Amino acid sequence: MTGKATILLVDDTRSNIEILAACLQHNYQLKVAMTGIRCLELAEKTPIPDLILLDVVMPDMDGYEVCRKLKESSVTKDIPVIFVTGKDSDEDEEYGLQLGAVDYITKPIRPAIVTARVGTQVILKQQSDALRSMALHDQLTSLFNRHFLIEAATNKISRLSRHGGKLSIMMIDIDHFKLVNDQFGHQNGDIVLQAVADVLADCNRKEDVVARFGGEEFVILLDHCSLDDTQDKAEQLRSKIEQLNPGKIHVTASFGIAELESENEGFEHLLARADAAVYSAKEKGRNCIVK
Ligand code: GH3
Ligand code: MG
Ligand code: MG
Ligand code: MG
Repeated sequence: MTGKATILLVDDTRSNIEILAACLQHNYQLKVAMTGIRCLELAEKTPIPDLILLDVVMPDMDGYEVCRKLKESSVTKDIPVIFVTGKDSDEDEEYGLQLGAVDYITKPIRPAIVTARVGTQVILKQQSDALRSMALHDQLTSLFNRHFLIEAATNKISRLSRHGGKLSIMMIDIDHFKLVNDQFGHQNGDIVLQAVADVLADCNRKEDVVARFGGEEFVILLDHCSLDDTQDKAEQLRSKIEQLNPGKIHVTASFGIAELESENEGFEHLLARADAAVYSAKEKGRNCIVK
């Protein structure tokens, strides 16, 4: 993570917010909510908080209910929650922890204790974010990896089956890449892979997923994109790659594109069609697009 971690403070009493802010404002970026509903709104807005300090007794929705709702949503379920509350019985504490809170701090607020416990949870959150990011990205190119691609595609297809819409896929395979390695060495091969990956990453919309699928194969998932639009985009990319000349190495790629036929098609089948199209592009002489 770059910059300060973001902490959402939730309490219906202004003086409590002020005490918490005084402990934390130097080291963290703070967001403040004075109701449970407002907490749920702010928890989903970027920057998504790295930690939530949550009061229990609040008039509109109590902290336990807020925590339950946070844990139900895919956007907020991984945000750690620390209860900060006057409810100091063992039963309350046990209940809060069972709801998934990572810690339970009782009032009156002791600034040094809050600061120390918050520090521990922020470090744990940063470590778990870093691990997740590593698990989903390709190290050489920083693109998403195959694992993330399959997860994202499965989610997109299931959303499509509920709301409708289009989904297209582009598979890109570098031409004669084995020869690049043989002629210029594996390290220069890696430089070519990074340069091609940068072109693919730069040319895409935020909602698209660009992934390194295997050695010299890439896949782009294009949300709400027809096959014709995908073809136009593939043509732009094909031309950019051809003009790249990374390290004075001439490089081209073959493209296979396909559009999801129906929500029932399944990602594996869509992928297989794109793969077959890449194969045809190679047969046709490479550096071209087949649908
Ligand atoms: P085609 O045009 O038919 O796709 O031929 P190709 O040579 O690109 O295809 P092939 O599948 O025969 O070779 C792919 C090569 O990609 C072989 C492998 O050594 C190389 N490769 C795979 N991963 C990496 C990598 O991470 N770095 C480098 N430098 N090379 C890699
Ligand atoms: Mg309260
Ligand atoms: Mg290949
Ligand atoms: Mg190849």
